[in-house]
Formats: sequence, structure tokens, C-alpha cells
Amino acid sequence: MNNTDAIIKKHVQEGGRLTRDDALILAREASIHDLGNLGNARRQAIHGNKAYYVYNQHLNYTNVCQNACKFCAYSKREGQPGGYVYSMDEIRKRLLSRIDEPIREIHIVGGLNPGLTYDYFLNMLRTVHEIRPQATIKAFTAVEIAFLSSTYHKSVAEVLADLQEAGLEAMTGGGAEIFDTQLRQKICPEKISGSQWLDIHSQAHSEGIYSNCTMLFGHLETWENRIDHLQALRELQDSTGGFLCFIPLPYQPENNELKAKGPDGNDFLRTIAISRLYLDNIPHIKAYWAYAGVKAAQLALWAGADDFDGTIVEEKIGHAAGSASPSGLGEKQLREYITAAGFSPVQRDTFFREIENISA
Ligand code: V47
Ligand code: SF4
Repeated sequence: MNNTDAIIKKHVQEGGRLTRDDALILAREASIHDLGNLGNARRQAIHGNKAYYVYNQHLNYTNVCQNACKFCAYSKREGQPGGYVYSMDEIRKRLLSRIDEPIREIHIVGGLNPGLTYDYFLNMLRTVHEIRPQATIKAFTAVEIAFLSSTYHKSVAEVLADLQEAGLEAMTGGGAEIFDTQLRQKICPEKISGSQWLDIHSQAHSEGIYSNCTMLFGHLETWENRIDHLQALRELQDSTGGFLCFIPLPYQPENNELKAKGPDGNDFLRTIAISRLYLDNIPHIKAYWAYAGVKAAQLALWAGADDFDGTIVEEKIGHAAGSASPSGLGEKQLREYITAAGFSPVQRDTFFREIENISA
């Protein structure tokens, strides 16, 4: 019996927690069939044949950012052509343009724009809540929360409380990238550290704000970096239980300084499977079609992913970096893609509560 057979047998028969060493062997040496089967067996045991999606709308309120992460094709420096900020009128207009649709979640993220006031953020949440009282506001990365805290001289706890009061119900998982300090220094030197990212999510969870978590992969990182990243997320989840979903984000290589290649299909599926196996305490793994492409996302449902994200309408961040997928999908299309892949589409809200009356 070779290394991987022994680990697979141990994992399947004893069902114990995947160790760092075993994860590294599986990630590097197991065949894609074996790894995909393991990931799929785990996702089937938790979610059966269901594949979730959300009826959502993205709102990227500004692309002006004081950081210049090497992989980011979306941000502009203050004063650089192409920079934008949505006024409250623009935000209203964008939400009202889809007011007839049964949107359940508004996903809000933007750059670190020093030209905005603290009140801008509170007004934005209040405006969204006023126009869409039934939708959950899932907003901001830990990086934006840290920016609000340092720019406006407030503690993270104060910022979270103010945002919650204005309508924030959950946080997005962006900005995690790769926690490894040296690599982070290379790919996003101005960004908060991995431990600050984790600490902000920990504080959010203790205030009752659930969140997602991500990992940017397929650039300069090694498998060790990836497993260490998953380990840090698993440890935090053991202590707070506040993560809803993990999203492995495949690096998009165009229009950015990093000039790495991006993961191929095999690497993408292996990462999905390892994530499902390693993060045994995070309920959902997302196949993010907007970055991975619809076809790879369909396959990912067979390798451990159970969530297909949502309608989005206008994805800007991955598309600025060359994503070839559509920028949004209709609900009917989403359901058809999930069904064609062999799964039962289930509409959910931000917290993965199932929504019975589908609108398609
Ligand atoms: O934080 C930036 C990443 C993230 C590139 O929480 C890139 O539900 C790939 O976090 N190639 C934003 N990735 C997206 C994100 C997200 C998306 C959907 C759902 C949720 C959620 C979160 O995109 C950024 C950064 O990590 N990113 N540039 C790039 N070239
Ligand atoms: Fe700014 Fe976020 Fe882009 Fe980094 S990834 S440059 S923090 S918008």
C-alpha cells in the first residue's frame, strides 16, 4: 500500500481529523480521482445532493484604494483615471434598478478610500437597508474594518457596533489572501497581517456577526502555505464557530503586477477537495463561478464544494483581472447549471437557511 492509500483508508475508516502532514501527502500525491472522491464523499455526507445558491447583488462602492496589492487589477490610487466612488444617489439607483427581483443578500465591498467619511459607511448601510429591508447586508472585509478603525480612530469593537447598528449583519471573507508573513509581504505588503485578519473575524464572531473566509491561491504560494492557512482558519473556527463558508479564490492573472500563472483545473479541484477535508468544522465550501468559470465550478461540486454562490449581476474584482466567466447569472441559469451538473439546486440566504419559495 502506498502513502496515499494508507491515508485514504485511515481517513475513510476512522474518519479522524486530517493532519497537516497527511494533507500535504494527499494534496501532492493522491490521484485527482481519489482526492475528488474523498472530497465528494465528505460533501455528500454533510449536504447530500444539495447545491446551494443565493439571490444576491454585489455593490462595489469605490475602487479607490490606498493599498496596492500586487494581484489586484481592480483598485486605483486617489486621483488616478478610472477611480470612482458611488454617491448615495448612485447606490439608490443601482438597488432600485433591480427592485422587482427577490434579492436576499447585498454583498458590499470596496477599496480603502481615504477620501470617504466615517458617515459615508453608515449612510450606505442605512440606505441599502431602507431600500432592501428584507435582504441581508453582508458587507466589508476585515481589511476594510481595520481601515475604518485606524482612519477614524475608533476601536474595532466600536466600528463593528456602529456598522451593526446601521444594518450590517454578516461580513465577507475577502482580504485573507495567504496568511504566511513572508509571502504576504511579497504579494500585498501594505495589507493587515494574517493575525490581524483573524483577530477581526474573531471579534466579529463574538459580537454575533457571522462571516465567510477565503484563500487566494495559484500564485506564488506552496502547498505548505495553503495548509497552514487552512489550519489557522480551522483553529479559529474551533474557538468561535462563526465562519459560514470557505471560498478558495483562484488567482486571476491579467492586468496585475504579480504576473503569476493562476491554477489549472487540476489544481483548482485538488484545492476544493483538500479544503473540504481539512476544514471539517466549516459547513460550506464555495465553488465561486465568477472566478473559476461556470464549468470548473460545476466540476467542483463533485470534489467537495456545495455552494455555487449567486446571481451577483456585476462582478468587478475578478473581471478586472481577466476572469472570462459572465459577470452575473439569472436565477434560472444558476439552477440549470447546478441541475446539469447532477445536483439539486437549493436557494439559501446568507446564513444558509433554505428558502422554500423559489422565484425561478
Ligand atoms: O479580497 C483580488 C481577491 C477578493 C484578485 O465572502 C483576487 O461571500 C483572484 O473575497 N485574482 C474579493 N482573486 C472577493 C471575495 C469574495 C467573493 C465572493 C464572495 C465572498 C464572500 C467573498 O478577491 C479580494 C482578494 O482576495 N482578489 N484580486 C485576483 N487577481
Ligand atoms: Fe485595495 Fe483590496 Fe485591491 Fe488590495 S485587494 S489593492 S486592499 S482593493
